[in-house]
Amino acid sequence: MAQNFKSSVTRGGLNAAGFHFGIVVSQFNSFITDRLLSGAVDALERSGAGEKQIEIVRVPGSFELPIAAKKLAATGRCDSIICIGCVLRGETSHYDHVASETARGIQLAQLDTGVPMSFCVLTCDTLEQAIDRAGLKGGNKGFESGLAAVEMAQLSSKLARKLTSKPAKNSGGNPRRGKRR
Ligand code: INI
Repeated sequence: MAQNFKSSVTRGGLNAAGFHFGIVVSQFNSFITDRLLSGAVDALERSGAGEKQIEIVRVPGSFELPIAAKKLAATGRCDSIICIGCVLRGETSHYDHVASETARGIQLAQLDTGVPMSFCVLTCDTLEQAIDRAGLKGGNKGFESGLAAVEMAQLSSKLARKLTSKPAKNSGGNPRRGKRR
């Protein structure tokens, strides 16, 4: 029966001890992004991170988040980076370009650098929707991203340790291979 299987499960916890966090935050729509930033810092501090473990970088708009996050990751200082922005739909297609390129850029940046990056970019049709997600009815997405950043810092570190300390899979050879039939 399935519940009898003892599978190996690796996951990150919510303990920020020993980790360094970067937060890249867009100044565009700062009324929202400042609240997301407070939520993210709150989550990091509640997970045990002190002031010296948190470094904040400010960029003009969400579109600039990926390049700044990538450069911050390249310093080698951060175990996890939170990218904060807020893109609000306007009358033209500008919104779509900024929103999609920001998401794509952040994903590329984390895959290229190997440093986990939490996506805390609100993409909303109205200011009201954004306010709801920056500390009102919808909670605070910054706080959620902060928790994700801690979890991913720990998970990455565990996976990196597994990679270096464990012998490669099948290093003892495949018992079936080479068997005389
Ligand atoms: N940047 C945002 O973060 N949110 C927006 O809603 C937004 N809109 O709608 O224009 C926005 N534009 C600026 C953009 O991110 C760049 O800073 C700008 O294009 C310069 O590269």
